[in-house]
Amino acid sequence: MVDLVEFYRENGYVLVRGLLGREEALGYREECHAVLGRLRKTDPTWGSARELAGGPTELRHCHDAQFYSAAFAKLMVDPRFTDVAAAVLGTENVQLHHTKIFVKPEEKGSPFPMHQDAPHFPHSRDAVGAAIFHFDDAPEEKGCVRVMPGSHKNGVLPHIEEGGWHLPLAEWPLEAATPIEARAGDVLFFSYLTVHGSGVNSSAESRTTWLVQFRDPEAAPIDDVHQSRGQGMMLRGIDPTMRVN
Ligand SMILES: O=C(O)CCC(=O)C(=O)O
Repeated sequence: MVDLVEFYRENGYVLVRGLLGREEALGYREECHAVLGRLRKTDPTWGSARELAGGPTELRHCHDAQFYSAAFAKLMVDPRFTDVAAAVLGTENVQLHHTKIFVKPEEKGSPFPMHQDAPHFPHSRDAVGAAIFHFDDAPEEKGCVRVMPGSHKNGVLPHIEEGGWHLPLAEWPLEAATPIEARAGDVLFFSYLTVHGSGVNSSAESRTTWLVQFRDPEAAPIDDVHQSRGQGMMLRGIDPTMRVN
């Protein structure tokens, strides 16, 4: 755990290999696709992503999946996950911000332009992070997540609001970022200050992930800009602030 935390502190991210078993991850893949199959179809592709991809692409999503399938409620409090989340935040206490399933469909899965998460939901402290659970393999051609190592040390950068709160496309090309190729069961942890994005899924298989955004409860939201069902639920430890979110 010590090496992993050191890597995270230095680089703003860490990929934890095999946090889930492969078969277990593939089971969650089925669960994600089943949830999406029950959901009315909407596409959250950012306007700026269309510009980046140079043509139409697609993304399927479901926010707060733990309200639609108990499998996700269970995984959210699994100590294999929450112990790493606590370690990278440097706290005993881990609180939920929100979760989302993303499926990037084969051949045309939408990219995400480079951005930080902080401008989407600023907090009083920077102890906010994300964990992306990979439920199938995510090589580069599937539009794996890409990060700018060390970028979390530069604070919040000015973002462009139009098209989805992103960094200027020409100044922040996806190709300049490090691709984090992952296998089913791997979980990528990164700070909400780490600059990240992802490419188009041009492969023949969809890419299935589940993102859990979490924080130290001592980090309070600055504005009421991002509400989600279940926000403030404790995933590990206690909320010493006794704040009503
Ligand atoms: O899943 C991805 O490819 C990136 C998602 C992302 O950047 C985000 O939700 O902030």
